[in-house]
Amino acid sequence: PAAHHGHPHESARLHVAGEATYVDDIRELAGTAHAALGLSTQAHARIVAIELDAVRAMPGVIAVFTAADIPGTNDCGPIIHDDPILADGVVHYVGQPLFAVVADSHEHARRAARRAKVSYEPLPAVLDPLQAKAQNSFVLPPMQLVRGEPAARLAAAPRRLRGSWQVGGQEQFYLEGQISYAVPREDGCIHLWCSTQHPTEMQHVVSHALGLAANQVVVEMRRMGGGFGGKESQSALFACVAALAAARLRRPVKLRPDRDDDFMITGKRHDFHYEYEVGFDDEGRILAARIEMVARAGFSADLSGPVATRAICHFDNAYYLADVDIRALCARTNTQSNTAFRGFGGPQGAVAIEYIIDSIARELGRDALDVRKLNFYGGAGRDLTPYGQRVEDNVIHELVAELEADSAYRERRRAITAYNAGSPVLKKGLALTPVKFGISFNVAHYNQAGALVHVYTDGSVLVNHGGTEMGQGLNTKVCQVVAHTLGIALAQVRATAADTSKVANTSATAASTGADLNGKAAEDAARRIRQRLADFVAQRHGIDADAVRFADDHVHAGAVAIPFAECVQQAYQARVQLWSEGFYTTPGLSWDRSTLTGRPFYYFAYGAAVAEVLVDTLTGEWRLLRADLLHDAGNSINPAIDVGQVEGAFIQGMGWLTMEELWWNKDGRLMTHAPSTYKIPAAHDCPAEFHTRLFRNSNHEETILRSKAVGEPPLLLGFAVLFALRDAVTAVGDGRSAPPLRAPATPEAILDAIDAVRAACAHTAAEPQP
Ligand code: MTE
Ligand code: LUZ
Ligand code: MOS
Repeated sequence: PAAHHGHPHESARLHVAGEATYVDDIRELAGTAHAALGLSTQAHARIVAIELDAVRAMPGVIAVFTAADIPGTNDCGPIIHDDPILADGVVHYVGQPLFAVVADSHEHARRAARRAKVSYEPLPAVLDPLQAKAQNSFVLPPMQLVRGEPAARLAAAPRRLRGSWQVGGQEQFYLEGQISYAVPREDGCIHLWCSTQHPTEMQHVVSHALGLAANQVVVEMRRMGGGFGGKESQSALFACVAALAAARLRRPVKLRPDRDDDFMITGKRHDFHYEYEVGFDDEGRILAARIEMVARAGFSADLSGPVATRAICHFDNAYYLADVDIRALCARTNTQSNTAFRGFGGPQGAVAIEYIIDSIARELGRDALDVRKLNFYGGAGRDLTPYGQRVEDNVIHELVAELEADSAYRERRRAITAYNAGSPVLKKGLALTPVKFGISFNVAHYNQAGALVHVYTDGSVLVNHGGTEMGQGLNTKVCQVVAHTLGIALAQVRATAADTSKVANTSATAASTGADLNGKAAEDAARRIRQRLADFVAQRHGIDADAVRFADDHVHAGAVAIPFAECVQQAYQARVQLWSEGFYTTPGLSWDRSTLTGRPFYYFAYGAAVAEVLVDTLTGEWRLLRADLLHDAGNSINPAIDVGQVEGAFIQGMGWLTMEELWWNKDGRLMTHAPSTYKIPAAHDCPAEFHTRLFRNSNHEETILRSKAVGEPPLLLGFAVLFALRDAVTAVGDGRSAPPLRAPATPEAILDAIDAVRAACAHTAAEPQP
């Protein structure tokens, strides 16, 4: 079958053979020049003078461009236009691009870029989000969602906990870095190959920067070597600089920053700082909660607004919170402008409630799983989210029960308790954490997509849609949908590069909606063609068009089965249109930006994970011994690809919370800007025992083939590893005090938490007995 089957990724053979073409693999046109960027060395300063003569004198240099050379607007920001392409007058962070040098080779351009002499007049820099908050320095107004009477309910609660906590940011670390290749075409037009999740946005920013109409800019994107959100908005700067140079020099220009520059220039996942207070009863049922989340936005707004909104709308995770007060602040700091990263603020919102629930359980001496279950959505009057959307598709109870049994959670809990009692140095920890994740862009109008399907006269099919392929298997799924709709083999269908001249006004491939939106648009296009073929066949055979069926590479008209290719040929001869466009918008969405209420999500995806870790309490080092993942992909279009998404997202989430540490020095210079200093999980970090399954489910909404989006939600499964580590650390003490384990839980953070547990125990032991 074409659909609901684990077909290999459409490019799998090309990937492993090294034949898949990325932007840097496109054969360069004669005369191609190469650009490099000169970066700010100051976190916040006025530019007094930029001396570029030494740059121009370097071998191979063709030209140097600054902000003054931009004919249109010097801006490449999405939504709010506060992102200069090249710094103009003031620099806002170490790494901000000041100028571009174009040379005859990549190496020459890079060497020349270092020869600039820039004099600065330093301005006060804010490097810490909490300092920004203290100074009331935000990139956007504060957001707040209040339901019920949280203050009164907190005051009345029999038990209360309050505290502060933090999680770090995360570099997207796409294996293929940012890159753009711009070629001038006749009449001032530009053709741009850009590694981007958002070709239409690149078309817009390039046309604005160059003062062109949108119809003069074509953006093409065959595939990315990963995006992970980092190429949703922030491919823009590279697109604009390459296009600017190409337009000015009237020759092809490629801009491919090396990894260190990519790290220094681009934004990452927002680190979050929390202040919370929660009221609960003796069993651990949450009665009221208050949280303030401070996100490091960086120097500009970028996507911080919708990121903060998604954080607010995921603070509940899988839990019913009756009376809540959720605030989010987007702190302006003199660091890279933080941006989309898989989960888009959702993980930062949900991990906070998980930390709070874990703390409640430890305070009460209960197994954290029992406290989690107690607070799940479900039961009378417990299905309304704080933002007013009803949870109508809740499967968290069944899903968690299934995982609890399959992973032998209770037996292993007992075994671990026994192990820890006899093991003073090595400690084990176990945790089960749930996920509920809202699907749809939380900006309603982004939820639309288009597609173009061509059926050629030999019966082969070409699909073009508004989504981009970044390794997630979107093209494979869209081809499966088209093959399924036309009743033909998957091998008959091919997807082409995303191209703004084929499908117009596309949304970013983001918010996990790629297959939901573009799959539906492609299905719409394929259905239109199918209808025309059915009408044609029905007329020929004197039957009703509804009776014509498309299956097994044949068109079935009563007892007659016409091979699809033959039917297409006949239809062509009869002058039937064999190609079609398709369009889709997600139904039923609403959102009130002033009250933060409505129905922002079409549906929810669910999942849960169990992690077991072993911690060396002398060094803080640890291993993930075993992971059990159960994830809801609805009626999966491609279970093989979806299992890959679930495993990859889990490991990426684990990396965020346990290994990946961004560190800026006191001057605001990011010191972890290469794999030598920034550690992402590798093959060796995958657990020896790794069980991943898809939960048997179907989408209760009418999504594409009743599947569910799977790209981002399973990143939250990585929470289980952090809380398993906290569990192991707790075992160092009396098991009751909740250690303040910060994330990323690096060995240093784990040792700090162990010290805190020991100190708390010593304090308790020293207290005089009543
Ligand atoms: N998987 C791979 N291999 N590479 C990626 O860059 N990006 C993730 C996810 N899975 C990504 C990935 C992110 S951030 C999103 S939003 C979705 O894929 C986007 O694709 P989809 O909407 O088609 O799932
Ligand atoms: N909203 C969202 C967005 O939920 N996910 C996204 O990726 C996004 N991107 C831009 C604007 N809103
Ligand atoms: Mo994904 S963060 O929505 O690109």
